Amino acid sequence: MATTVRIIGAPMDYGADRRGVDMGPSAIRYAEVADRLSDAGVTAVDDGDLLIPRAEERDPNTDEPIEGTAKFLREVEGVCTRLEERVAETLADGEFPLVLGGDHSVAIGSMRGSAREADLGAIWFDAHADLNTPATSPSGNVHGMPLAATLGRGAFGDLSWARAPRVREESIAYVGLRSIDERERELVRDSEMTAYTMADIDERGMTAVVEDALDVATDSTDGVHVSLDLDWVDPKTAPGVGTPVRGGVTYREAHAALETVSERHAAEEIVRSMDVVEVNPILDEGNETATIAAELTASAFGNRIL
Ligand code: 4U7
Ligand code: MN
Ligand code: MN
Ligand code: MN
Repeated sequence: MATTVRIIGAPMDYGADRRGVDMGPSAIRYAEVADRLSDAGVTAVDDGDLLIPRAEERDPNTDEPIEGTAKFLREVEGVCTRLEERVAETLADGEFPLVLGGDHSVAIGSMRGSAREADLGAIWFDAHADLNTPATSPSGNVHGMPLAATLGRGAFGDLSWARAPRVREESIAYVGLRSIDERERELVRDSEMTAYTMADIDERGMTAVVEDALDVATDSTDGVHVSLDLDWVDPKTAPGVGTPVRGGVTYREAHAALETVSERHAAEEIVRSMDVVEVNPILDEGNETATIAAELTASAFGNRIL
């Protein structure tokens, strides 16, 4: 990628139960993400962080007049609205927005910003489906809902700041699913999204699966959003996440996946935006998870062994 990568920190943890993901952007910077990007041959410019009040200063407002529960929904709205603007401005300047989370609800802002001037596909590297609505969520945590939000499902249908009209279900592919809630399972099955689970990766190998996911996300779209939730990686390798699920992708599989993305991008310029989310330094060991996050980001931008 010849373009400049603009790093946008979104230290938000309103969407997750465990404190600590708000420190994700610092940890990923400490892991030298900008240097890893220069290793990959791209220029990285750090835009700093969005200013986000601490959750303790805010009211979760669980009595919002919506069907179901979505904790801190107003706060998430405020952050995602500002993030959407930053992402859209970055793209308008001809640069690439790289959003560092923060919990996964930041993806609502990144995707809306990225989809403002484009029909947007998405690849969702995650252990989880993140398709709960406030009504189906077992936790009320918005980080389990960003795809429902951008698709305008359930209560999100009435929230114009969340829906991304130019993101269609058919253009979204999951890679590496292994933890889906009971009611969420039906939502995924009945959706038009393509879901590659860990079992698909076992059977077919990561590269083949990601090639197919890229076909899904690029079919009849103008570009792709890559959303990388670090709990996608096996928690023995990447322990610093709030919702670890065993049986995740290995270190090498993770790199193979993002290298496959970057190879397609080198040929067809498909990737428009990316977020790297859910790194929780409090639960990490020696900043290992943030370091992996930085390395995987570099792989996505073309860093190679040789
Ligand atoms: B993440 C969960 F119930 N599904 O909705 C929920 F298991 O962004 C977890 O993928 C969501 O890390 C995980 O709360 C959200 C739970
Ligand atoms: Mn997620
Ligand atoms: Mn997850
Ligand atoms: Mn998580």
